[in-house]
Amino acid sequence: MSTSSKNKSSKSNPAYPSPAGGWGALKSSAKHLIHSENAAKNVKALLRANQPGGFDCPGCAWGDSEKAGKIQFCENGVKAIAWEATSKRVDSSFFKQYSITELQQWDGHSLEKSGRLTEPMFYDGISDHYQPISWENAFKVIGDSLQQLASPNEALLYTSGRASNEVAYLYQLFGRVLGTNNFPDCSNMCHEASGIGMTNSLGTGKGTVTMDDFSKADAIFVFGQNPGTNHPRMLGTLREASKRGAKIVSINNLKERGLQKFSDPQSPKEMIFLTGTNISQHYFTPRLGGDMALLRGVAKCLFERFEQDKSILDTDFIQAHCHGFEAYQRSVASSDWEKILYQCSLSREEIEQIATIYASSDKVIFTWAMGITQHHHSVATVRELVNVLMLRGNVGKVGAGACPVRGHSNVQGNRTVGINENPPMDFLDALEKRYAFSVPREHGFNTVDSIHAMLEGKAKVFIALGGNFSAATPDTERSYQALQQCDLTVQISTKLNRSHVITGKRALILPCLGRTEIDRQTSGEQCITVEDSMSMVHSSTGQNEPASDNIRSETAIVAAMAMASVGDKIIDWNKLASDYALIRQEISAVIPDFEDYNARIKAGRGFYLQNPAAQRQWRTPMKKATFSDAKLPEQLAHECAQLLTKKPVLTLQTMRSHDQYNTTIYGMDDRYRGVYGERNVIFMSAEDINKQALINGDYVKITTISNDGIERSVTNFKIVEYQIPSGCVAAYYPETNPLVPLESVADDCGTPTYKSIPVTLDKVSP
Ligand SMILES: Nc1nc2c(c(=O)[nH]1)N[C@H]1C(S)=C(S)[C@@H](COP(=O)(O)OP(=O)(O)OC[C@H]3O[C@@H](n4cnc5c(=O)[nH]c(N)nc54)[C@H](O)[C@@H]3O)O[C@H]1N2
Ligand SMILES: Nc1nc2c(c(=O)[nH]1)N[C@H]1C(S)=C(S)[C@@H](COP(=O)(O)OP(=O)(O)OC[C@H]3O[C@@H](n4cnc5c(=O)[nH]c(N)nc54)[C@H](O)[C@@H]3O)O[C@H]1N2
Ligand SMILES: [Mo]
Repeated sequence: MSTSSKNKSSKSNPAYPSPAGGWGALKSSAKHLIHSENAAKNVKALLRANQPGGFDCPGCAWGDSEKAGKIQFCENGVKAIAWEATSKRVDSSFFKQYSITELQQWDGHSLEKSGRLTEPMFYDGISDHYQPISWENAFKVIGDSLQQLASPNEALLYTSGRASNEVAYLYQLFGRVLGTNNFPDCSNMCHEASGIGMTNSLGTGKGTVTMDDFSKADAIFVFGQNPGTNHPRMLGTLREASKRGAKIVSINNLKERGLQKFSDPQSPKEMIFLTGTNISQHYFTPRLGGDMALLRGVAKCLFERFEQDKSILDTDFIQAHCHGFEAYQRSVASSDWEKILYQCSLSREEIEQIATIYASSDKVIFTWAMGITQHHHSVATVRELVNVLMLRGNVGKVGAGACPVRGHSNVQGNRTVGINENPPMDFLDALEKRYAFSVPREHGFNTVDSIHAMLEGKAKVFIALGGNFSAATPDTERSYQALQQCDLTVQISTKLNRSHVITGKRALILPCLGRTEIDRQTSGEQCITVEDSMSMVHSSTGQNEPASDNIRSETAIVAAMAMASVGDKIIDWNKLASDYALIRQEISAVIPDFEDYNARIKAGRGFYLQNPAAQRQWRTPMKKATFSDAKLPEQLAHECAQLLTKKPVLTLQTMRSHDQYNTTIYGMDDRYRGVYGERNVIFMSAEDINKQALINGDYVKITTISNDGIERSVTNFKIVEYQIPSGCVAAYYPETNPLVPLESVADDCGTPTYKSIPVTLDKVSP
């Protein structure tokens, strides 16, 4: 079942009749501010969000608008800020009151809602309670544990993408002086496929567009992304594009409200008259994992039309800049329509329509997120997106290009400064040139490899710079087991989460400052820097007083861990942590494009890191933009799984509700999808509900189909009838992470296939 809609039909959405944004967003923002019990402080903080001299919103990685003075926060940024700036505290009396066993019974929302962590805590493996520990002793535990390892490769240094450039640089330096490249990070579960696919095609792993390109594009295609929830400030950009007549095309198996209609809370007219702007003029709903087939179909149309009209392809660009065109053309020719239409479950007419919109627009941007990257064939799909862009010269052209919209606010910057388990050789060479130690060259473990390594006893100390590893990773039970087998787990965090109560044999909680807080070091107040999805690097200065006198900055914590583990013979950690400008000097010396780093971040909105592909310089082996000639997948996930069971197999995607930030659950509502007060729901089409003799509101057990003999299921999920292609179902993450097999990862990049899990359903009584 596929649908395409023009303006009119997108006006009403049964789940949420109003436009996204608007008064609904204001009401929700106010509610979250008030519940933080720190409303006045938070309103003051908000006005500094994403402003020069203020702090970078800890929410998403969307770029800032050029328009000075414009308010730069959204409803979900409000939630992120209010959540961090809560007045509630988790101190030693909290841990005295609740044992670890008790806390394990709490849900994720209740754990985090307890408040900010305020003092270092230690679980010694004997008592069932965390107990206070001095910072010095905590670092000694870490130093001793790391020194006792048989090999530095038994240590794992995880990073979540909120870490600043400064702390991330110091952290990777620490790991490499220690002797390992084991830097699993959230990116392994996120945009890894974009980085790998784009590097193979274009010689850069980053998006090729800037905010300016969005104001010049003739068409913007949004693939597998829900900006109304996850990048709300992007809706402002899309709204402006739509108003000036650019075509917005959404490709998503769900009719997401934000992609249909948006009322800008900053537009008095739209607020007063309760109107909004239509965002997507065209909306296509392919099957989960069907985007590669859809794009292949579009390419097929373009090649067919090229026979009559030579202007359909940008032959000048292809000739001058591209490699592998003929092989791609052959691969497209050998992809038959039957397979294309089956895999994307759109009609031939719909594909022709997409091709027409694409071919009639001069400057086109493709944006995408997790709907593209979390499938078996995600790298091939990213490369197919780039193939189709290249056919019409839409790379390195004003108003056109590829835009993987990043997740965490500094996940892109973390990679730039060296958080990478598989680092480029020239980066390692540069480190070796700068410092007096031999850098480890062996590849490290990514996130999924790390879980295997812990399970196999090959990794014994796990340190997390932020994030919530145990809840974000797949195969929950095995992830827990992996962490529990470690000798020591260390969490550097702002708030209590699952990963603090699923501990190694011993465990530490090291509480840190958040992005919104003032960071004072011996040289004075510090700023940090981050890089957004458009490669803009800018500074961020906290505004609020720290949550406690006994918490430290992430940078200070990493420096002290390094001191306790490897000493200061090679690097003077304390000196670097005393003044972050010194760390930026190191980054300038090691990483290209960061010349005059300290001076350049003083400019209003920071500086742009050059993107070679945007200049049509191709750092690929052939020194050309390279077409991929990958075949379509032989079978999609549900087809392989159907061979293993007689029950009808559905494909499950796991996604975010409107009231969550990854594993952080702010509340139980998903307003735009019409879900209130609950999260254990499964969205399902009327057709499938009928076929399985179920009714809307029934409860089901969801079971993964796999052939590894492990039973994976979650139960008591309520069916919510929804407009979703038949054969596809959707539910929230992280409640459904137990269903994702650890072995089920994307080809060539190891990202768990969070958006294509073959499942069956059984009715249960709740
Ligand atoms: N408020 C808030 N902001 C966030 C986050 C958050 O949790 N909350 N998380 C941050 C992070 S780390 C990330 S990575 C981003 C995530 O941003 P998104 O990628 O928008 O996150 P998801 O909720 O996983 O949504 C995936 C979208 O893709 C669609 N989709 C799923 N599978 C397919 C498919 O096969 N094909 C197509 N065409 N569409 C598909 C889904 O219907 C959904 O609309 O957001 C970041 N920003
Ligand atoms: N099923 C399923 N699983 C998924 C996904 C999916 O779509 N489906 N998406 C994947 C994606 S895209 C990602 S990026 C990962 C996310 O994985 P992670 O990045 O590991 O998880 P988060 O939930 O973002 O981490 C939240 C925790 O970070 C800590 N924190 C918050 N702010 C700070 C800070 O300023 N400093 C420090 N040190 N700690 C802080 C808090 O303690 C909070 O509890 O999850 C992945 N997992
Ligand atoms: Mo992400």
